[in-house]
Amino acid sequence: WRSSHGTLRSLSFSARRRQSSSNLLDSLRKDAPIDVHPEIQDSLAAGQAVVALESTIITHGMPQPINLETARSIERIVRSTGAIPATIALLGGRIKIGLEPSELEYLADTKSHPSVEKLSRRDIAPAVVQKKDGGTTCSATLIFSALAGIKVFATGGLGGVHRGGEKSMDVSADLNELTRCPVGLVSAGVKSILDIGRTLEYLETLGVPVLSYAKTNDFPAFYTPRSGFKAPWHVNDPEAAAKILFTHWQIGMKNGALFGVPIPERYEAVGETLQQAVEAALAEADQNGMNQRGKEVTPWLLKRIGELTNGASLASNIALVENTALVGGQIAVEYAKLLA
Ligand code: PSU
Ligand code: MN
Repeated sequence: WRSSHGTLRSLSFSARRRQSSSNLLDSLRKDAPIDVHPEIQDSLAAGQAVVALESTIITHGMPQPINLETARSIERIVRSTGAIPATIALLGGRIKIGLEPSELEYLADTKSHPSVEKLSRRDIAPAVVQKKDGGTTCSATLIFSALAGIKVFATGGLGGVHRGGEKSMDVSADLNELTRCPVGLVSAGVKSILDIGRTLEYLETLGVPVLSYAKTNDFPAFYTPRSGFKAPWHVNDPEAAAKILFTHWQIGMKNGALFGVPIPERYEAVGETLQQAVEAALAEADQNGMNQRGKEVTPWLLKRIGELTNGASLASNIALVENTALVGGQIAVEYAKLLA
């Protein structure tokens, strides 16, 4: 992909960028190492619905070959709603907003490319200069969504305050990024490897609107539809969600919002059993020191929970990501109607 279409794509991108409607990309130097896929560029310029998708879930969140299958499936699901998917990643030091199928395959082949990085805001410039490949976390994906003018981003699990975070200060950069990026983040809530209560408290401090996408304010817990914690607000359909995003930015707010979409009810029972594996993995991480390993903590826990449950956690993970992709697409389509 690098040699074959790199130059061509950058050229057509610059040309398109000049005629596109106002977005933050226009304010960057023209030689910024960012390639917006032509399909995404055209959709954004035409005011059509686009949904950003992250790539750390592909590179560090799921094993092969499920990671590629899921990445393809959520792109298909977004398309089924009428929105265009934009998977975001770093390839050879270039920021890609929207990937070719071959690029998605390359990124997902983590066995052949074990040096693929996990990238949050702090990692981006060094990784670009060193021509790295990388999966973008929610934080980095929020940044590039905002740059390109993508207003809705769907993922599985958002990072948060880790258990013991009040001491270790292990708080995901995902949370602060929601204060900088005007993007609606659609996720299945915050995983129970985290401290859900403190995560919600911190989001309140940051001033991020948090809404359960459900009939009640119950905030979801990734593998289970209810965490026991309440979101301050709830909405139950894409029109209402889109209207909140629209109004948030209409009155000049500069930050993002978080929608917690519960995993389908039929996964609730298995979610309860997965919780035991979550607790076991956390106890192990406490014992072996993995819980003090910075950005390795979350991928290690996810992998360990997969092992402890013989893959049952993966089936739930796929289901909840597919669900957020569907809801994200529907919200993006309604949002585009409000702008028209
Ligand atoms: N939770 C998951 N799967 C994931 C992640 C979180 O269930 O793949 C990824 C997301 O990309 C998220 C990142 O943005 O982990 C958060 O990492 P950390 O906890 O190191 O901030
Ligand atoms: Mn961390």
